[in-house]
Amino acid sequence: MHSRSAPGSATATVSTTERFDSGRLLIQSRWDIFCSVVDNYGDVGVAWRLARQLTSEHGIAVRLFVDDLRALSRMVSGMAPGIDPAEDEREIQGVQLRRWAGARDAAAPDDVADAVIEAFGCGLPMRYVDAMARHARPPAWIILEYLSAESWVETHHGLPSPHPSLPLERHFFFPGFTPATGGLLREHGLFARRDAFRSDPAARAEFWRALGVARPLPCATVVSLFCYPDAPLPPLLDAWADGDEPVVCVVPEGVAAGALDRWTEGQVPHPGQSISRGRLVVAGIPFLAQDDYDRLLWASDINFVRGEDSFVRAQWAARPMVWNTYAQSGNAHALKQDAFLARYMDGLAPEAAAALGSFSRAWNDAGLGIGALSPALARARSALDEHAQTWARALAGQADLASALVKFVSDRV
Ligand code: TRH
Repeated sequence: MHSRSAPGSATATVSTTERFDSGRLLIQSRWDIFCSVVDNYGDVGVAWRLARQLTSEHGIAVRLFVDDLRALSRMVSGMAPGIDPAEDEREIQGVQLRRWAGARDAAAPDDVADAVIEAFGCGLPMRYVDAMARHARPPAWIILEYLSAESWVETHHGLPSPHPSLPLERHFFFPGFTPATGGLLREHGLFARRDAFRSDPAARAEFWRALGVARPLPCATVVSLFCYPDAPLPPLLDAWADGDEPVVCVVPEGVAAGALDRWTEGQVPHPGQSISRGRLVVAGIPFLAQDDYDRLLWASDINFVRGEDSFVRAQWAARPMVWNTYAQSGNAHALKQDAFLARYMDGLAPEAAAALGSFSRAWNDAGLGIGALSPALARARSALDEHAQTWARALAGQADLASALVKFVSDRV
């Protein structure tokens, strides 16, 4: 409890879950999000994006529990000094950040929230789960799942699952591409911000200047590159270097470092530096804060993205994109890729669909012939560009994931 002055009233004592809006006292819902960093940036990238949106657009008081703050630190701060990974608690952009030690965390809190999001089935601390079970009205417990375009997602979205030993029920919440799923994370006003940036040459010039990238020639194709270490990058870089058109490939620090090291013979450009070979310029930039990464996608002509979150952001950028899937056992990623391409390419001209399909499959599968497939992808660019805009507009007709989640929880509480 703490004291706070309401506009036009005497000092009132309110709990931290209450706030004033236009003089009215509102009860603010409290949500906890638990996230465990498996590897890479995607899990915490999604959790952080969701936490920010629940806070800023839905007025929810969010605590985000993360077991490894290093990946988050890079995405929050980009070039600025990061979060100290040794810090256990702090507030950033309205989100209460907490470090936790995973499902066996004995020091986990037991002051449970109104809704609990278990990101990607990371497991909740036993102490916290016990406290949930002791509640007269246990909080909504949502397992936020990974994104897939496969059709089974529609029948699994929203399904309940009783806890094996406690009187608690969990619900599976699946992101997805159709109204029968939980949708995709998309902030309010995102398209307006994107379009304002794109139609402002001075803002774009300043963006490239701040990244240390010489303003790309108007005739050059600007490619942003974010892929897994085993993507067949060298033959693609060769093809761009030997191609007819100038290409500027912009690479955030650390991306494909091994492949770039081999291709450049140890001369990987540091942020702000570039290396030229034939028609290709490879420009190094810093690893960006999430919002700046969006701007990179908006400013580029083709976006190479990976995993889950950058993959979704590239769709909102509405530019041609090539997706590097996160490798899973049993070749599950190939099924995911095919399911997505089948949805994404619906309505795309056959030649452009063939170019994107062949290129994407080669990019994800040892890269056989990737260099030879590159010119067809370049020729399909204007068709892909138009299609990307149609796709983004259609997808934005569906509720965004944060709003869908808020509704899902309020329907159940
Ligand atoms: O990092 P990823 O490969 O994450 C993956 C996937 O999420 C996968 O499904 C999951 O199982 C695995 O992690 C553990 O790719 P993803 O999902 O695109 O996440 C990258 C995040 O990093 C995204 O939020 C965008 C952000 N990012 C920046 O903020 N700045 C940058 O400069 C770059 C390159 C990325």
